[in-house]
Amino acid sequence: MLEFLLVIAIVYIVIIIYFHYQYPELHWDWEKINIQKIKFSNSFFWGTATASHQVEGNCNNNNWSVWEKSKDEEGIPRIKNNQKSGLACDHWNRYKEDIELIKKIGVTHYRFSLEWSKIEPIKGQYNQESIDHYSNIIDSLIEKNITPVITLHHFTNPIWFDEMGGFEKEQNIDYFVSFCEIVFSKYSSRVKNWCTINEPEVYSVMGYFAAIFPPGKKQPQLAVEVLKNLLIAHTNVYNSLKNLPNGENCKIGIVKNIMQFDPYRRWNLLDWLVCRIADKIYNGITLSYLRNGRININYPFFVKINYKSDKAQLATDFFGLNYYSHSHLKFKFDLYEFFENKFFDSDTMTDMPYVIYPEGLYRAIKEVEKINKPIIITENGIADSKDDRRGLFIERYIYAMNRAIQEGANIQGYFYWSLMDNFEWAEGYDMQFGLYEVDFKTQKRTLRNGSNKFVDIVNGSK
Ligand code: GCO
Repeated sequence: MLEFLLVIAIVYIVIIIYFHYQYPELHWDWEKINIQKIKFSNSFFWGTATASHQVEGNCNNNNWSVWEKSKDEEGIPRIKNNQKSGLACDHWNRYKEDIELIKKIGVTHYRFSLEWSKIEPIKGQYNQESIDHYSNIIDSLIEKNITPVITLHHFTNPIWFDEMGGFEKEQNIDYFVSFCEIVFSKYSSRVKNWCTINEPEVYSVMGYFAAIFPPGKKQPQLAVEVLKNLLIAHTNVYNSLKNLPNGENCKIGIVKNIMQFDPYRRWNLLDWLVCRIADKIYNGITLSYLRNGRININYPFFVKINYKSDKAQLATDFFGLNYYSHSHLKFKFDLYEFFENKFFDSDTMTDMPYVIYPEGLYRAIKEVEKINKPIIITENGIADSKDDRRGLFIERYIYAMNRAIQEGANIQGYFYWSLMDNFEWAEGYDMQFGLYEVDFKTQKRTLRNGSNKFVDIVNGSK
């Protein structure tokens, strides 16, 4: 019996040691780092990003507008304090003024999304006014020498699409592809950079596992099916746009959020186990799909999916990387939510439940490099209403990115999230990610003090 226990103990220790070295949690000594020592090549570009539902206002015909009015099973509103996106930043009407704000901080690129529900409010019927609207934004940007970068899908679906089952059904993907073909044919002579789907893993995990985003389901198996369908949608959009006029001259890529899952207790095998599972689903599925077209997951009583596409492999011109933070997971005895997010006293928090962890951006770049495609940082930023951590965040994350570049990473540009405060999904307006602070009563925009760090780096690096 004693020998048996001894063997178990040794096996346990060996596995822990293996994980410990295989998945190190990187930490730098910031006291010893000289942040001033960063340099970017002339071809490196700087930008800022937004998404339609978060900034435009009057997005009344999509899944989020329905979600914002609904309540959960206990009667609690879906959005914090029952907030609604409403007029948001009124960017729909104020885009000219906002383009001036982009210009003022010295960046050269603007990433924004098209609101599918405004362009195709009824299945198969396209709204000319909306098509013209985005066309005018593109012209105004180009006039100011700002390169437009379009996101085709940033979390929102038209209501009609959701009523048909949205991305739960593989056969619905064609509707999205048709929409993409229409807008691409309108804008691709002027817009050369296209993002297909924004954060497919966030859309599926938040909508179908955590139930914090629409449609608020708690069905892990469906979550991975939806993720698979979004990845297929990316590939189909990529292939179909490449075959349209201008397709070959455009860069078309997917945007993925990377979040590392590190164990709360590095000596606890159960913490390691939940981290490996979370990583495989959240990051692994997409990375493996892009690498070799395969999705293979089999966690008994949880999720099972085996899929192989022969069109997926490397069907992306760039990898759009969104990075915010990592998570420390602790195993929990619960059949559904078998882990919890934990924090250490030493963590420097943002206003979101994210710690400031610039080393994570460096780690994410190292991971994504394996896809062997140019990388664009399509989002990175901090919610910081007091504006007392923004400057530090900016200089450290940009330092981390630069360190990866010095070591050979092919990163072409960086977009700060976000140009201005906006509707932060389930958090409503409480989270303030903006370089510009927005007073939502007057719609006045004011550059935050902490944002000057970004402005300095952008202008100093040219
Ligand atoms: C996302 C989205 C953005 C968010 C941003 C801050 O990552 O969820 O792309 O729409 O607003 O990430 O959380």
